Amino acid sequence: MSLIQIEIEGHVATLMIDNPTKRNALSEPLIHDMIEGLAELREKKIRAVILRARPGIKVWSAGHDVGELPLTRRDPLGWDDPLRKIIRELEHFPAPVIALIEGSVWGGACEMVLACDMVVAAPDSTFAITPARLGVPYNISGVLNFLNATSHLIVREMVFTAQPVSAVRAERLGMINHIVEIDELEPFCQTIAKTIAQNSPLSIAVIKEELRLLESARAITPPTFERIQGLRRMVYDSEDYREGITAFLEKRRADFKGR
Ligand code: YXS
Repeated sequence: MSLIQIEIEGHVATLMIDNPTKRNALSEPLIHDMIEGLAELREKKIRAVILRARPGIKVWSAGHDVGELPLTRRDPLGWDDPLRKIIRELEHFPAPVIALIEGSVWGGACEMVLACDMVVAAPDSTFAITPARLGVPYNISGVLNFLNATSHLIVREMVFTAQPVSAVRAERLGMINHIVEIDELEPFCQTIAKTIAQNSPLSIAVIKEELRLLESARAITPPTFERIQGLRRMVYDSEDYREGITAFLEKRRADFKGR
């Protein structure tokens, strides 16, 4: 059974992630279905996509499926990790993707939402960047996605505290586009999507790609990249990394020792 639902109306599609029992954790099966769904929408030359969860949901997505994180000796966020794949799919999708947010957004799902082209959220929704909560050494393009979404001071606060930020604060910081009352969310996003769909899809596609290329244009030398990978390996090979994941799976607070 698919973990997503797709509705198409003219040039606009709605892709709903739908695995509420696992709090829409970004598991490999869910991401597989999302990628297949986006391929179908690309085939149909859809001009705007609304990415949402079930109406009324309390947890939009709990982030990476912690049960799928390797316990050690392997990069948990490598190129072929499902989370990295879906983020690239959204960034490369030729039409704008509008994230319609209700409820709480956690960890890798927060990056996925911020990798969309627009974010429209209900007033009581929240956004949390959680690697430090689990002991995960986030990957460099993911950190860059956060830096492209807000100031380095806010990224540091969100990463180091791993505490949720309200939609009200996120909008004030320019991290999200609009806050809309819950019963207006769907029509508001539909109006934006339909407005986009009336414009030139070719122009939009090329400017979206230009923006992606410019946002990711950072000079980093091979030794610098290798040094970062070495630092990250020390973390995902650490006792703390194992403790973070194990504690989550055992439903207890992690006891990090700094080793
Ligand atoms: O015990 P059952 O089988 O019913 O399953 C529970 C949870 O284990 C499961 N679940 C998850 N499973 C895998 N990965 C997850 N991220 C995840 N989150 C939840 O869903 C069932 C219901 O969860 P429960 O009882 O906690 O629900 P709740 O409504 O009381 O609380 C909802 C949350 C979202 C506040 C809570 O589930 C939670 O704090 N989840 C983890 C949020 C988080 O830290 N996500 C980051 C994941 S790691 C990630 O995204 C990146 C790698 S990183 O860390 O680097 O950012």
